[in-house]
Amino acid sequence: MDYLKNTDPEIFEAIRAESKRQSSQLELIASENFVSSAVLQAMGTVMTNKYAEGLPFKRYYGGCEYVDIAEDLARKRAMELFSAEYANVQPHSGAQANMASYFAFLNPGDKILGMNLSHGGHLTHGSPVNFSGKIFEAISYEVNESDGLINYDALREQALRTRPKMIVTGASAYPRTIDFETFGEIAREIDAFLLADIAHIAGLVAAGIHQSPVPHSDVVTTTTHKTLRGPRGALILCKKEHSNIIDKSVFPGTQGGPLMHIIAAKAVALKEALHPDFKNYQSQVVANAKALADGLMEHGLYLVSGGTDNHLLLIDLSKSYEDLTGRDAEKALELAGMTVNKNTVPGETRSPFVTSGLRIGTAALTTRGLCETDMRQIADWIVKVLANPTNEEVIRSVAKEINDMCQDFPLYSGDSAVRA
Ligand code: DSN
Repeated sequence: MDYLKNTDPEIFEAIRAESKRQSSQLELIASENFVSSAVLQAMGTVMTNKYAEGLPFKRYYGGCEYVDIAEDLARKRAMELFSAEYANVQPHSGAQANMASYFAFLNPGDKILGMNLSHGGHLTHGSPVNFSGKIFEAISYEVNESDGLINYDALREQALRTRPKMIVTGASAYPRTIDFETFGEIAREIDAFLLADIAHIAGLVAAGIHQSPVPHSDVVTTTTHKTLRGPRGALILCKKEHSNIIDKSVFPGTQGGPLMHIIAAKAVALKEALHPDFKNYQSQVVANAKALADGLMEHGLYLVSGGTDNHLLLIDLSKSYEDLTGRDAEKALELAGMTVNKNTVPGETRSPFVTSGLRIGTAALTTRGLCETDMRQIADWIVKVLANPTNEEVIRSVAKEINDMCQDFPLYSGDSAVRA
């Protein structure tokens, strides 16, 4: 980092401050994680200089022999990790992986059926403010308001009635196991394609502690940076018979040159995920989420669906603190040193900028080494702050305790995130 410090002190300072923020706060955003130093290192390399449109060993540019090695390793490792017949590791993001997948199977105007955003779905699953809702005729399924669960009978009835060309499964804020097999059966019943977006639970799927959608889906997309703990990016898995249309839909269909430094880092993260320790890590992520959920519920907080099976939980604040919005709760927790995000909840009455919920995840803090007892302590702090969101004294005292806890779990010892 010495070069950067000298040539661009402002950016250096912003990176240094971000590094400090990450290590001095409790990161509870369900979609975030901390990559290993090896992944960080691969990202900051000369592979960023290389144009490599095309696929390994079939490029539109010369000089690709070494980036070919990285991309071929990444796709082979992705196939092995998820027992998939084919992988394309070029998507720059989850949204682009979904876009490429839609365009591989659909034409503008075709009907898609995805989970409602307020009920846990994602913008790219058919939201009217997103390309998916503008280009396709998007309809959405919801969770039961009573228990927050996907109602597979209602879903089947809706699919039979509306006959979408593609069903989209997967979620951004669904705390329970998803039955991909049933989704596959419903899709086949109406001759629809099934896209499974496992951006959030990819690490759990890779570790075998969540049912895999791979055998039941035409195409599976995932980001690489959430529970999978890789660099910011995405990948697509599919059956061999679809490999051609997926590849073409990524490039030249929706993307240009792949980010070869990121693909190299994806390969590193996928190797880490193939290591037996990764399964222990994912089991701990889920154990931590359950401990945090139990701690919060014992204090009387209402969690959508009454708990969690995965890495995240969703607090419906309206049931415990009628006047406390997700926005204000997020701010108060951040002042105390806990980073979470406000989130809409099923039956939401407030806008997405305000919301009545909080989404909390345990992937990042589990990477940092925290376990169930720490989660119980964090649950106590969360409740203390939510009960006193404007009490500066309470927030200051919780912040002090959190600062002490953070010192016990150093992030990037030797500060390799900054490498100053
Ligand atoms: N924004 C991501 C999340 O937080 O879940 C999904 O794209």
